[in-house]
Amino acid sequence: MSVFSKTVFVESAAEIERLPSDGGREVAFVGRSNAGKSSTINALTGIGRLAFVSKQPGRTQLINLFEVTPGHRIVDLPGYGYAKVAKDIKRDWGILLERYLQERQELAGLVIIMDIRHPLTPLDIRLIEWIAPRGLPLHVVLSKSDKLTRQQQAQVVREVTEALAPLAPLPVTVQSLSSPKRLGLDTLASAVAGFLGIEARAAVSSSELREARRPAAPSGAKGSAKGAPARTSKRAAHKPPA
Ligand SMILES: Nc1nc2c(ncn2[C@@H]2O[C@H](COP(=O)(O)OP(=O)(O)OP(=O)(O)O)[C@@H](O)[C@H]2O)c(=O)[nH]1
Ligand SMILES: [Mg+2]
Repeated sequence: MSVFSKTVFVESAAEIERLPSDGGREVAFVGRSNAGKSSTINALTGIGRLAFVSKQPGRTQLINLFEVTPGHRIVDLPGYGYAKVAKDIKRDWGILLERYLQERQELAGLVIIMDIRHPLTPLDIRLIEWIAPRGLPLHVVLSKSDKLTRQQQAQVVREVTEALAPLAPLPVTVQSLSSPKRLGLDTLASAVAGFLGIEARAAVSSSELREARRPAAPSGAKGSAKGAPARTSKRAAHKPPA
């Protein structure tokens, strides 16, 4: 089971001072308005309406915080680049976004979402160049991959990887993803879990593992075997499939 499947909404904040300062770790999803940030979070967690998805760009206007496990969070940030937003609102979002990205101590890595049909727009490049000196690892998700053929997808992944190569030694990874087709989710889960310092697969107790391996459980023998830990143990976590 994915460690992200028990993610819960914590809060929406209009100021970074309202966010918890507990020394935990956060991975923020950032990108142009309408790029697919909220959809990608929903697909990653498998929870349909966790982050708000809209056909209308610019709907995520606050910092939305979700808890994966205690002290490990994912963050849905306001999208940038939506032209029709009033200037003063745009300025407020910009300040919120900038302050979060520049000052947030708990931020451990960034997932940058771009529509695979429009990668690396001038605003994306500006964001990447501006945030690079902070040294955070970046994971680029080329969303809406279902809009291109597999060959075209691979070509864009190659081009974006090459374009970002000069950022080395900054760790940068690139993938394609489709939320509705649920393609690329394991790669994303591994990247986000890596930034958070957790296993992408949820911990499974040894009794659960034994149960899963047993071909047919004898009737009435549902409980754990003698001496097996009754509760889920972090040490029993196993690695995600390669
Ligand atoms: N075909 C396809 N559509 C997608 C995919 N991801 C998102 N969409 C659509 O793109 C639109 C925007 O998606 P959102 O997830 O709301 O985008 P967002 O980046 O959170 O947008 P803001 O909150 O406005 O910044 C919606 O209509 C989604 O259904 C995808 O992988 N494939
Ligand atoms: Mg959104």
